[in-house]
Amino acid sequence: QQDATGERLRGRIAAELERTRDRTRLLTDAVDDGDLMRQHSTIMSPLVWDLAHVGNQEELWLVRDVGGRPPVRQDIDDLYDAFKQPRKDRPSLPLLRPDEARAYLHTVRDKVFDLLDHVRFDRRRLVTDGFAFGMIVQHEQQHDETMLATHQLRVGPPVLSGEPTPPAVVPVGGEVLVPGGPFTMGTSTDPWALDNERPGHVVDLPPYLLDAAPVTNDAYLAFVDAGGYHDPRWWSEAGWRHRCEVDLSAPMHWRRDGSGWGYLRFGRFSPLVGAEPVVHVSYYEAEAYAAWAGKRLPTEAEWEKAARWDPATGRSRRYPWGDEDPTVERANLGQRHLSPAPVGAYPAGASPLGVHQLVGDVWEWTSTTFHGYPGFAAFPYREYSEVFFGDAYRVLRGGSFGTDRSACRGTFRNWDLPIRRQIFAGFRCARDVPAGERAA
Ligand code: AVJ
Ligand code: FE
Repeated sequence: QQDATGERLRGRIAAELERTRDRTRLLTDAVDDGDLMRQHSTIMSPLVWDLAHVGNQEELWLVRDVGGRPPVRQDIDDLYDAFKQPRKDRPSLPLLRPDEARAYLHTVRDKVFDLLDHVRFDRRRLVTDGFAFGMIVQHEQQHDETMLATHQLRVGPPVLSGEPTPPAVVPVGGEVLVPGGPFTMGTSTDPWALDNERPGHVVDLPPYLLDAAPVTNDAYLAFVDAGGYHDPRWWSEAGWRHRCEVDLSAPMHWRRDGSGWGYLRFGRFSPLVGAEPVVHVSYYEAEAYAAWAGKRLPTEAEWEKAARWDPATGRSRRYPWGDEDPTVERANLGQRHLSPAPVGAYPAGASPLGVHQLVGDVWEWTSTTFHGYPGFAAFPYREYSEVFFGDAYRVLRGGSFGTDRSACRGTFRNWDLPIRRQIFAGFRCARDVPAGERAA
């Protein structure tokens, strides 16, 4: 019995490792060596740094820590330590060349497969339920999304392609009333949940209204056309200061051409699709839009209750649609499409209360700063989450079209600085229930 469970887990881990490596290869084989070594933006790494860093983390946690095997390349640990090497310095480091990096990843992966054949998934926390393997799969997928964002910043002819997004098949708009009351936020049981998603704890919320869909390009364009970028009334003090400092006037990658707006996506220009969620906006822009619309951004708890709470049972589930894994009918994930899909394209992914596209399409900014839940314990390393706790970062939820299904669930927490907009981030708005409406 125990052996059968272990064998199933081994098979699942092997499949996830392979699937993830295929994506890493797709992103790094698409461009030539010069492009891999170049820095496309000072806030991003050269792609070849991400590539070798992924291998180095796999070596550190699986080969050395779980496997107890001798190091492959201890000499390069410092080069690929994100805390020792600021991004802007990474292109001038003596990095592994692309072919060396590929060979390194290959050597590490061979050892990991050998280890996977022999490892016992016993009670040690790092190996229970294959946690360390799951963590490494998610880590590589997170860097794949980062590399996808680097591709979006790179200039030159297009090298990536995606399938067309599905069309809107149901009308979705307005707000959903989420009833007040307690729900379980976070998890103590999801086997591959990372430290910042734990532990599960009860949060009691007053009733609130949440947009049934992310804010679309059409809606955001109305804010732009209304002069929203030029009116400090809608902006927080820090937001306005930033808006003026870098002269923001539209989402990143929007371009005006003769007849109207379009965007530049992975090297291709296309006219703005009004029904798609807006993407590449900073927290400050999201916050200003919400104020202009007479609303606010949801808190992280409000987002998660809408995404997980099942009114029929009172239980918190893994995803808006239930506990089953994401499918192509339920959510736009995994770089299958190179853009968000129009609002109304995923009725099968809606929550019981009728909130759509919470998972996939665009990361959603919340108003909550990044902190540990009550009872938080860093595991297995402080540098994954704990060192980022504080008021500098805002939490994003839900995952984007560039997020893999393994690195996204109703409890998953992402975070970034409020000025960042190279990530695939959009938002939806929330609102308190007006006093008069509460009685009903
Ligand atoms: C969770 C996306 C904020 O990319 O900075 C990758 C994930 N941590 N390597 C990041 C991560 C270490 C992290 N985010
Ligand atoms: Fe990393």
